[in-house]
Amino acid sequence: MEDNVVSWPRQNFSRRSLVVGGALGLTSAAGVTAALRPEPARAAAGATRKVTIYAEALPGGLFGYGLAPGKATVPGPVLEMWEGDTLEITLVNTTDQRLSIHPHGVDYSTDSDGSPFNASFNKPGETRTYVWRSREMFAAEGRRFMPGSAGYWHYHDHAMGTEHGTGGVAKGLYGALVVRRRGDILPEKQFTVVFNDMMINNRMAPNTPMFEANLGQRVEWLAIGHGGTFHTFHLHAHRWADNRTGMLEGPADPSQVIDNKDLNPGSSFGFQVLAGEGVGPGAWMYHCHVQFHSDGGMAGIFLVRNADGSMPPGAEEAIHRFQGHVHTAQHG
Ligand SMILES: [Cu+2]
Repeated sequence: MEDNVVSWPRQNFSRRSLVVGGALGLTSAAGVTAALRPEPARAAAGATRKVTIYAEALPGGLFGYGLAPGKATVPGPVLEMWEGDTLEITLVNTTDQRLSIHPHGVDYSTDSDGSPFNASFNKPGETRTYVWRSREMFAAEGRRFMPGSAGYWHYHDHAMGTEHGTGGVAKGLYGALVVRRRGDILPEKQFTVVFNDMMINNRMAPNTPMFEANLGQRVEWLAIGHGGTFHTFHLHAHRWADNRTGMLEGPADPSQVIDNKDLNPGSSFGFQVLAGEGVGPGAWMYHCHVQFHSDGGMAGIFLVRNADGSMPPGAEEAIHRFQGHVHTAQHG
């Protein structure tokens, strides 16, 4: 597939995923992501990590966030925190538009809210710092527990275009935010899927991202909803537990196991699967299960290659059919 507007995760995954503050040393064959993660700080106090993010105009009227000048993508980079840590974001607005960065799921003060109502946004060309805090679960009075911040969250612009600042989301200013609990299992690959109006990552089939993994690789899906339409996310041939991690915690874990989940504006979830586990390699679909949305272009391919990275039988043909290079006899 061409790459004429933005970069896809499969192509520059190593740049798009970052546990903030980690040393950017590339090591091991175990996967780039793991190499980018710092050891979790053992922290009563929690560590403060800093990252600079560049908001940029992209071809086609889109906008994106990136970790370096000229590297903005749709979606933006995956941002990760360890529960208890603080993330300090320096947002550089290289555009001529008002914009911001607004997180879900973490703690922040009004001046890091990112909304026009709190006057916390970057003016055109302005650089501004936003602080996101997270906390661990703790026991509270009355035999209750206060929730920690761990979860599959997301971030987005909240200032562009309109009084409520909805213009940036429509044009690609969004990304995944993962807050991990210490002890969580780390993935080898991450795929961000954003259902935004009738598009996936502001693309329509057959130009939707094709995500790739080798058989057995631990893959983390980060699903986010935006826009003005309700959707359902479905992944073929894989299933997950409908809980925080997507994994059953034990034989008595009551979580429902699912392969389809509502993905509505503002909501997000994530889960890990082992690519092709129990079903083998192949070109598996992911798509919105609202049928006319799927027909309208909200579909893509999860290509599970053989364990050695080679193409499994039939996958090339399936991809060609998806891309529309079909012989007419195909539907006969
Ligand atoms: Cu839909």
